[in-house]
Amino acid sequence: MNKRLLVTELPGPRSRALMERKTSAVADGVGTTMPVFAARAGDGILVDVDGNQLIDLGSGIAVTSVGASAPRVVAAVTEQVAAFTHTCFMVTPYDGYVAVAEKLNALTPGDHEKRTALFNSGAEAVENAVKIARAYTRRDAVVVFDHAYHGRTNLTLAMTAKNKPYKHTFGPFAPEVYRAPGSYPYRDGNLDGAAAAARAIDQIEKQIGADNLAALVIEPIQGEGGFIEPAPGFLPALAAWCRASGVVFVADEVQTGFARTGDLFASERENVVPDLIVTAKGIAGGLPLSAVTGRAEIMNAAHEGGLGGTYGGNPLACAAALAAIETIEEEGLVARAAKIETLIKERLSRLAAQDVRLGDVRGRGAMIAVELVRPGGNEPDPRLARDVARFAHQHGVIVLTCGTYGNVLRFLPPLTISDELLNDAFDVLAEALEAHR
Ligand code: PLZ
Repeated sequence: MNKRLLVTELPGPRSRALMERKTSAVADGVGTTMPVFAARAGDGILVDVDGNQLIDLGSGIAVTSVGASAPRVVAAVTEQVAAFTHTCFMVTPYDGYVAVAEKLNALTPGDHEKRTALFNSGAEAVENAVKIARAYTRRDAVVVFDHAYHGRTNLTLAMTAKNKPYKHTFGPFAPEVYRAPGSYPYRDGNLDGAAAAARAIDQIEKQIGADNLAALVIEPIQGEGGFIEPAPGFLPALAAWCRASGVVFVADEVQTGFARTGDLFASERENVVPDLIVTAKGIAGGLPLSAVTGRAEIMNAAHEGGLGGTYGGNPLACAAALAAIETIEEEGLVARAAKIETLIKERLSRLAAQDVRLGDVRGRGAMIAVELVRPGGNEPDPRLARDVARFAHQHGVIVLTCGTYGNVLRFLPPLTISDELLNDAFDVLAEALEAHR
């Protein structure tokens, strides 16, 4: 199971039959990128129910960074499931939760005293970061940025920027959430980081007032919004302003965390030390787990019993997280992410050199994207992104799109994928671009 292999057309007959059942049983609001049902997955290959082997450049949206069946994760979860599945940490605690908290306190940026609380999803952790920041500052307002994505619950929908498909028809949204302009070098005339930060801060001071602001929440590299990497200096300037203004600086590292970007956390690249850091996705090898980690005095501002949930820090998810973190450390996956960056950027730059539709190649580590545009400018071309993705899907490569304009192809392979699989996948992408000239 280590190469791309198509034994039926895609989707094959079993996937087609399952898709009919899905349509009859599952709410239409729950979409799928590909009409292909999974049977097994690991190390960059997904085997579908018809026996086709697809190359995985999505990792289930940046989750299975250690692989979708990493041996340490499988063993740890198997052992834990036989011991006990759940007690509820708020009722009778267990050591796995504490061990994950200790790991997060040690691994996240900054050597100050920290505390951690565990939750289930990225959105739930973002919500709790806001709760904690409000309890600490006794202020209400939250600022987020253009192109931000923070989740699909009501508060996080208020924080997410894009209307369709996320927000449309689902309002009204939680109040006291304000949006500031970010840094998008490809589309803001290469405004430098300091200037982009000054623009945002000016707007925040004029429209909200620092005294009213509990938290500034930002993705160090924006994910769903288009893998937008801010200009150097942007994040440090915002963090410094927050510190001077008593505003809690929250890094949403749900997508960028845990080795994905070639650093353990993306904030590290510019030595940004967030007051609170939100993690999920890559933390637990595919099991649902999320966390808020940060300065002890901020984390402890929420009263006892104020934070929690039935499943937060579930024992299986904690066992998986400890095993996933060990895998990242033992297998050198931070360094591997950096190697993946070199390979993918080399392939994409070569394509971009002879194809003006590849407007911008960007990202870090195993979080790389190409923004597709119409020739002769930078007008977004979402149709090309859709066509290329569909061609890849039909040829056995799982690839995702993203971006406010839907025109970004993004690559998020598991960090355990081989160079051979990556090269094969990018051969298919080159063919896809050629086929849609
Ligand atoms: N913050 C930065 O990327 C989740 C969502 C896909 P949950 N991104 C994938 C979709 O269409 O729903 C995400 C993120 C950042 C928060 C979240 C939310 O994490 O675990 O999906 O709630």
